[in-house]
Amino acid sequence: MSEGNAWRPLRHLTLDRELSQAARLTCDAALVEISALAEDLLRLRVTRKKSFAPRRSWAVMKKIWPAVPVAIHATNKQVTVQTAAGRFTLRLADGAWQVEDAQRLTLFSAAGEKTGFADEQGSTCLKLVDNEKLFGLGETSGPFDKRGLVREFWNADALGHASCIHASLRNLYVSIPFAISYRDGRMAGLFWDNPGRQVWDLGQRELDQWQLRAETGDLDLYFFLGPQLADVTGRFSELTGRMPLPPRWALGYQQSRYSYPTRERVEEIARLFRRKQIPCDALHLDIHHMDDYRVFTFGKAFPRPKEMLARLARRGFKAVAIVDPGVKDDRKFAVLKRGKALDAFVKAPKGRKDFVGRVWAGKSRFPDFTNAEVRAWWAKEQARFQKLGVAGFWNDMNEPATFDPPKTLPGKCVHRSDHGRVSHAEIHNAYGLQMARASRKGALEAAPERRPFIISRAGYAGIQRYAAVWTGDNSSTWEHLAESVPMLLNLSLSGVPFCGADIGGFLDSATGELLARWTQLAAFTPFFRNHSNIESRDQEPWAFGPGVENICRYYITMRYQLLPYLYGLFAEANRTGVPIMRPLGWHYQNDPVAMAASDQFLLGADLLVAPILRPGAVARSVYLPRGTWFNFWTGEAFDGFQHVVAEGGMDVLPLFVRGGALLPMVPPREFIDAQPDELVNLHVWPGERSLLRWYEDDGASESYRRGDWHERDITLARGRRKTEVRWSEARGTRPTAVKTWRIVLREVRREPRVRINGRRVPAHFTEEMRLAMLEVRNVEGAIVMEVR
Ligand code: MIG
Repeated sequence: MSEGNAWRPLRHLTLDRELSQAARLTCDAALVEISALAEDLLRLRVTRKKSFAPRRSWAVMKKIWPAVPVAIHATNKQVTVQTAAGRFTLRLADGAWQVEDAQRLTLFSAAGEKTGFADEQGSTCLKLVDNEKLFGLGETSGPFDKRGLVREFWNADALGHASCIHASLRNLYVSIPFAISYRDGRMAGLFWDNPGRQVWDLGQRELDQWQLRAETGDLDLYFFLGPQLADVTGRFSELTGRMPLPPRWALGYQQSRYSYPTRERVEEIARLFRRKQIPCDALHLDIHHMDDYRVFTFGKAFPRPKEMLARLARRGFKAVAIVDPGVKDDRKFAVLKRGKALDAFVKAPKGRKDFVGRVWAGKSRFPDFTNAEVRAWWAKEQARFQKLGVAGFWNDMNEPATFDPPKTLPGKCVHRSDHGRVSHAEIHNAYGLQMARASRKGALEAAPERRPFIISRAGYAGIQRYAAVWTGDNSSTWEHLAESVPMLLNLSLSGVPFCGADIGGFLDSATGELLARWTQLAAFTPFFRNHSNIESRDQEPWAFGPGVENICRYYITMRYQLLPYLYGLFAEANRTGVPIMRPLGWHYQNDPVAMAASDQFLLGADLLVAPILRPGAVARSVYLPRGTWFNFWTGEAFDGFQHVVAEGGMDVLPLFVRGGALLPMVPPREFIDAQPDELVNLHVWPGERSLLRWYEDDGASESYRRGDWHERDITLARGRRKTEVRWSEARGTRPTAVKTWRIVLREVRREPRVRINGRRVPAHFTEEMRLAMLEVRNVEGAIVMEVR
C-alpha cells in the first residue's frame, strides 16, 4: 500500500522546536514529535493533522513521567534524542529512523520514505534481522514466536480459533499492538497505541520486513529499550497500568457451563463438588440465567435469586454472572428505559439514531462505554444487580460482537467519548476495555471495600487494570490444549498476568483423557476455569467416570495447596507487572533453547511445568535450563542445560522444581477462604540460593492498597558446610496469620542437624522418603535456620 499515489512519507523534515524532553519537526506530510519518557522508554508520534490533538490514550495510564536527562542533537542531516540508555535518530531528508541502545546496537530501524500516511492510513516498516524473534502481541493463535505471520488488531468474536482450524486466522478478541523483539539475547519492545484496526506483517511477505499499518489515527510508537524481558514488560505495564489484586478466592477452581439452565442444576453442581470433595470457589452463570437475555436480570428458571446466591455463599461458592453489552431493545425493559433517558447508546452512522444490532437478546442497543457518564450509569445498573449477591462479572461479547455483518458495530457508528466525538472504527479495540472499566467501577460501587472480580473476553492494552482475560471459544482438541501455552505466555508478556483458557475446551466435546490433561496443565495457569459449550457433553471433573475424576480432584487440590506460592506471584504481578506464568526465557534469556520453549512454562521462578499435550502419551522430552532441577514427584535430581525424558502416565503431570526453591504449601480445603493459613509447609529443595517473597493480606478488601499487608523475604543460601534459611523481619502493618512453619527438608540423605536462631532443634528424618521435618513457631522478627 505504501506505493500508492496517495503515499506521503516523512521527508524534507525541518526541526521546529526543541523542548527539554522532546524534539518537534514538520514536513509537508505530517508533524513529528520524538520524546523520552524514561531513559529506556522513547516515543515517536506522527500526525497528519495540523497539530497534535490533545486526544488522550485509552491504554496509557502513566501520563506524567519524572524528567530524565535527555540530550537533543540537531544537525542539518538528522535529529537525535538521546538518554543514558539509548537514542532515537531521524534523518531529515527521507524520514529514515532508528532506535539504538547505549552500546549502539540497533533495536528498531525503518528505511527512508517508509514512514508516513496513505490518506487515513499511517504506516511504517521495520527491518528484521537474521534470527530476530517476535513475542508478545497480546492474545494470538499460532506459535509462540510470531515472526513470519500476519497479525491483525481488530477485536472479533472468533468462534473456534485454534490455528489447526483456521491456520490463517489473524485476530482474536483482545488486541494488544505490542511486540517484543529478541535479537542476540537482548529484548526490546514496541507498542503502537492506536485502538483502530492495525495490520502487522511480521516478515511474511518480505522475510526481513515488519510492516505496520493502521487504518485510522496517528502513528504513536513507544520503544522499550530493555534489555531484559523484565525491563520491557515491566515498563509496558507501568505505562498501561498493572493488575489490581483480585479477591483471593478468584485463584481457586471455577466451574462454568453454557449454561447451567436452572437454579436446581446450579445447586446440584454445588452439592456435587462438596460431596465429591473437589475444591471449588466459583460457579459461573452463563446467559440462561437471564430473563430472555435481558442484562442484569434473573429469569423464571432462577426463582428467588437472592436466596439462591446466599445459599451458595454459605457453602463457599461465589456466583459469577455473565454480562453482555447489548441491552434488549424492549420498550418496557427498565435498563433500556434508563439508558435511553440518558442517551447512553452508541449512535448509528450519521449520529442521530441509536445503532440497533442483533445479539442474544434479539435487537439490542450498545452502551457507549467510551463516555464517563455512560460508564457511571452502567456501573449503577450492575451494582444494583450485584446487591442480590453476585460476586463477580463475566463480560462477554464485548468486542462488541453482533450476529449480522460486519459482526460488530459498523465503523461509522458514532461515539461521544470522553475525548470527543469519534467513529467506531477509531476506537473499536477500546470498547471492551471500557466496558470492563465500567464493570469494575460498578463492582466497587456496590461494595467499595471488596476487590472486584471481572473477567473480560475483549480488551486492548491495559485490560489488566480492570479484568482477567480468558481466551474465548477454544475447542476440545489436543491442538488447542497445546496452543493455550504460547497463547497465555504471550498474553502474559503483554501486560496481562491474570489469564487462562477454558479447561477441557469450549467447542465440541472433550474426552476424559483430554480433560485430565487440561486440568493438570491449567492448575498451573493464573485463571483456572472449566467451561464448555451448550452442545458439548458434560465436562465437570466427574463427567468421565472415577478415573478422570480422581486425576482432576488431585490436581485441583494441589492448586489449593500451592495457594501461598501463587498468591505471592499475584502480589508481585500487582507491584511490578511480572507475569505469573512465564516463558522459560523470562529467567534464562541468554539461552535460546529456553527462549524458544513453548510447550512448557514456568509458574514463578521455581516450578517448571511440562504438560503432556498428546493423546496416549506417557512420557515427553523436557528442556531444563541451567542449574539443578528436581522431579517434583520422584525427587530425582537433574543437571540443567539439557533435555531429559519425563514419565507422564495419565495421572502424572511432568513437573520440576528448581534447586534451592522454597516452596510454601498449605493443607487442602474445600474453597480458598475455608480456613486461615496458620500452618504452612515450607518445602526446602537443596540448592545454592533463592528468595521467596512471602506475602499475606486479608485476601478480600482494598486495604492492601493502604499498607495492610505482611511481607518478608525468606532466603536460602548454601555455604560450605551448612545451608542457611533466613526469614527477614516482617514488613507492612498487618500481623501474619501463620503460627507455624513446618519445614520439610527435601532430598536429604542423612539425619540433618538443625539450629533455629542458634538453638539445636530435633528434625524428624524419614530415610526412605529422604526428608526431614521440623516445626518452627512463627515470629515477626528475623528467624535463622541452619542446616548441616
Ligand atoms: O455467542 O454466552 O465466549 O464463553 O459461553 C456465544 C454464551 C456467546 C461466547 C463466550 C462463551 C459463552 C457464550 N458466548
